[in-house]
Amino acid sequence: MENKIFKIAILGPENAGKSSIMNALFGKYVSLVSEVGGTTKMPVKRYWGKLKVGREKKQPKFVDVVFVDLGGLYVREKQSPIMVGSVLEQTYKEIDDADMIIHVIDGKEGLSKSFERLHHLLKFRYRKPIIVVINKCDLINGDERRQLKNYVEYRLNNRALLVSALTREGIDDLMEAILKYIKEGG
Ligand SMILES: Nc1nc2c(ncn2[C@@H]2O[C@H](COP(=O)(O)OP(=O)(O)OP(=O)(O)O)[C@@H](O)[C@H]2O)c(=O)[nH]1
Ligand SMILES: [Mg+2]
Repeated sequence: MENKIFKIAILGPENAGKSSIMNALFGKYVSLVSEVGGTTKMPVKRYWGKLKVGREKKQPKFVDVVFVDLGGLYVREKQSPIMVGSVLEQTYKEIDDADMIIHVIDGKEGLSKSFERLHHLLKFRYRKPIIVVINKCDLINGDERRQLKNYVEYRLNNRALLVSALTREGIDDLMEAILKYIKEGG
């Protein structure tokens, strides 16, 4: 019996901590991290594991969960992607193929208009389920966290999770949200 593959693409701006989140979810170093923007170029695809889905007991169904870490698409308010050629093509293909998107926002930079537009396009035109995370929350205080979370949730009309790939705050909640969605037959 062949299992369905469930692909999760991690997207967001350059340097937001997408690869760091991927590593935190795997609990090991699977994707290159550096302080320089533009580190991830070609999509980095890694097999996470097998998961039982649905409530069927006699003939349980399984999916193979795969994460895909993408390079940063836009820088700040720029509307055209920073990637070019085959890297851009591959990145678009992975977004198109994804069964779920993790939209990473840099907690220090906030949400840009380019990503707000992309979020709505992916949600409404392409019908992608999206989990929003605000990363680097270790760098912002309680008030800033609340303000940014409220703003993001209002603009994207979606729940946002505050996480830190560095301290692992919120990473278990993110994993739980992902698994819950897949298990319930997403
Ligand atoms: N303080 C803090 N720094 C973080 C966090 N997550 C990532 N960083 C740092 O941010 C920088 C970029 O992290 P990456 O994971 O490479 O970011 P990326 O989004 O994959 O970057 P590109 O592949 O270049 O688009 C590195 O210096 C990380 O150590 C976090 O939660 N808190
Ligand atoms: Mg990266």
